[in-house]
Parts: sequence; structure tokens; C-alpha cells
Amino acid sequence: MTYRCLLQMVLRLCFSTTALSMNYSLLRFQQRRSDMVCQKLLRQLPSTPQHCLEVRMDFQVPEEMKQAQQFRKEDAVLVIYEMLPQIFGILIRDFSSTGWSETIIEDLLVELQGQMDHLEPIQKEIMQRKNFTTGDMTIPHLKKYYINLGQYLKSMEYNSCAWTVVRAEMLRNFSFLKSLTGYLRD
Ligand SMILES: *[C@@H]1O[C@H](CO)[C@@H](O)[C@H](O)[C@H]1NC(C)=O
Ligand SMILES: *[C@@H]1O[C@H](CO)[C@@H](O)[C@H](O)[C@H]1NC(C)=O
Ligand SMILES: CC(=O)N[C@H]1CO[C@H](CO)[C@@H](O)[C@@H]1O
Repeated sequence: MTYRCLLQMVLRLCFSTTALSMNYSLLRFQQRRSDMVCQKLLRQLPSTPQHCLEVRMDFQVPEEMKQAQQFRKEDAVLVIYEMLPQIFGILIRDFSSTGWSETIIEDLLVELQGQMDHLEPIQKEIMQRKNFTTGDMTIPHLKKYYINLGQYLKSMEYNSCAWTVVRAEMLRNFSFLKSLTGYLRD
């Protein structure tokens, strides 16, 4: 399957986005809606074999995420903005062993891209103003967490067992993302 068409479409979407300068209420609404759509789509993907979930994997969730109650809205935007493309990057890997529907995966990718487009102008503004309190290591720790997920899939040769584990992880990630939208207030 080629994602080239999808990427081209996505790029076009990107450039046509009009800046919605710092409307956090609107952003909260869009993000929450989209997280719920993503969760619903993920749940439609078969989760087998179930016994794979009995093995506890530690992908090293960043300590900072456990302190999320201290986030300000700017921090939440930066964390969400980092997580979405990382999840996108996981979902474009080889899932041929799972029997998952390519249509559902494409719908997920389009949702994720839409969320990123909504966040982008606000993320840029926050970076310009340096208006955030997250430490220097938060984003690298997040990246490492997703590298661990990707390496796990690779080491398991993208078998359906590994994907079952990663799917469960991503479902929890979307719950976390949904909780982060609670910080987006004007
Ligand atoms: C944000 O967007 C919503 C929905 O479009 C709108 O009702 C609201 O007035 C906007 N708020 C600001 C501060 O622009
Ligand atoms: C992803 O899911 C885990 C649950 O395994 C959750 O604890 C974590 O907060 C999420 N990871 C990130 C980076 O948010
Ligand atoms: C310059 C600027 O936009 N400062 C804002 C940074 O974030 C805090 C908390 O959200 C606001 O109170 C500041 O006005």
C-alpha cells in the first residue's frame, strides 16, 4: 500500500489551514472530538491474540507525563503536538500480519493529520513566545518512548502479537490525550 497520495493530500490540507490565533476553547473541542474518533477507530481493529496482553511491557512512559496535572495549557499543546506525529509514525509501519483494515488505518491517519493542522499555528506561537514550562527533557523523553514502541514492533517482526500490545498502548495514549485537552482553556 502506498501512502504517497495520502501524504500529498495531507500536505495540501496543511497549507490551506488558516491560522486560528490562540482560540483554546475551539481547539479543545476539536481535539477532544478527534481523540474520540481515533479511539473508536482503534477499537474497530481486531485485538488478537489476546494472551499477548498478559506480558507486561515497559516502554518507559516519561516521568513528566505522570506529573501532567502541573501542566499549563501551553505545555499540553506541546505534548499533544509531539505525540500525534509519533502515533502517526507507528501506524504507517507494517501491519500486514494483523488483518487490520487499511481503510480504518487511513481514516486514523487523516484524523491525526487534521489534529496536527489545528495545533500547528498555536504550537508555533507558543514556541516563539517561549511560553511554556515543560523541561528541556520532556520532548526527548516522549520521543524515546515512541522509539521504544517502534523498536519493540521491529524486534517482533511486526507480528500480530506485538501489534496487539501496541494497539492497547495507543488506546491508552488517546485517553491520556483526551485528558490533556482539559487544559486547553482560554
Ligand atoms: C473561539 O471559537 C468559537 C467557535 O468558533 C467561538 O464561538 C468563540 O467566540 C471563539 N473565541 C475567541 C476568543 O475567539
Ligand atoms: C501511553 O499509554 C500509557 C499506558 O500504557 C500511558 O500511561 C501513557 O501516559 C501514554 N503515553 C504517553 C506518552 O502519554
Ligand atoms: C506572553 C504570553 O502570552 N504570556 C502568557 C503565557 O502563559 C500564561 C499562562 O497561561 C499567561 O498568563 C501569559 O499571559
